[in-house]
Amino acid sequence: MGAKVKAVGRRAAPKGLARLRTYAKGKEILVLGPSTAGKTKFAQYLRLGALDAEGTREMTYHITKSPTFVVNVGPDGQLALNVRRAVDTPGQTGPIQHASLVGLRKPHAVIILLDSSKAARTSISWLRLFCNRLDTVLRRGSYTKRKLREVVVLLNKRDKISKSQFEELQESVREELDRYLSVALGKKRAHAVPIMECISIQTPQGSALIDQVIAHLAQRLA
Ligand SMILES: Nc1nc2c(ncn2[C@@H]2O[C@H](COP(=O)(O)OP(=O)(O)OP(=O)(O)O)[C@@H](O)[C@H]2O)c(=O)[nH]1
Ligand SMILES: [Mg+2]
Repeated sequence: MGAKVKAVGRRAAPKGLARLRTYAKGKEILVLGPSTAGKTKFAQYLRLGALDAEGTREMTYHITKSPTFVVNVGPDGQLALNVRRAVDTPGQTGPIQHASLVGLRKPHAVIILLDSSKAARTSISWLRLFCNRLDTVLRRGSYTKRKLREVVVLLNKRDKISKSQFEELQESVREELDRYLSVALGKKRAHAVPIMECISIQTPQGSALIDQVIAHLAQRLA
């Protein structure tokens, strides 16, 4: 056995009473981001643990809620990510609507996916509009803010960019979060929002990056 143990493993969809229990303690994860960023691929992997091949694209037209499920994380699967529902959204509705959705749904976690292979200014302008609106949503909604445990930004399609491109984009995203979320979340919390690399389809790199994201979520939502 090598030293590296696969971080994320088994998915389960509990039935009957077990499902109710998982539902009760489970968390709502809201998946947001521009069109074609990879939201649906990410949400699918989260629930099913299998990556799609590249190019199979189906535009999402409606908000899509998953059933309740559990992902067992860690070397022996001892950490459980209980998901009440993962909510996939259509990117075409835009950043303002996505931020408003946080106020409407009051999720425990928000995952923002950006397509890192697109021109940085495209992603940044989406993010700026989103954060600007989210600032209002969180300042008006103290319950929404209290319930929101974790916000993560994923720079998806990491397979399409170099390390230096990734770092450059990460820095620009950090600036936006610092600038636009420091009031609503507090300086420290805004600055602590993770900006993680992610690959949500089959590539030679495998599932290591997306597994890291899921392990992070499991820790933060435990
Ligand atoms: N190279 C690469 N392609 C990806 C990755 N993630 C998703 N894709 C591709 O990007 C396209 C869009 O993925 P989706 O998951 O459908 O994107 P979406 O954000 O749900 O898009 P909308 O539903 O329109 O908002 C698909 O063709 C995927 O194969 C990735 O990490 N790397
Ligand atoms: Mg989609």
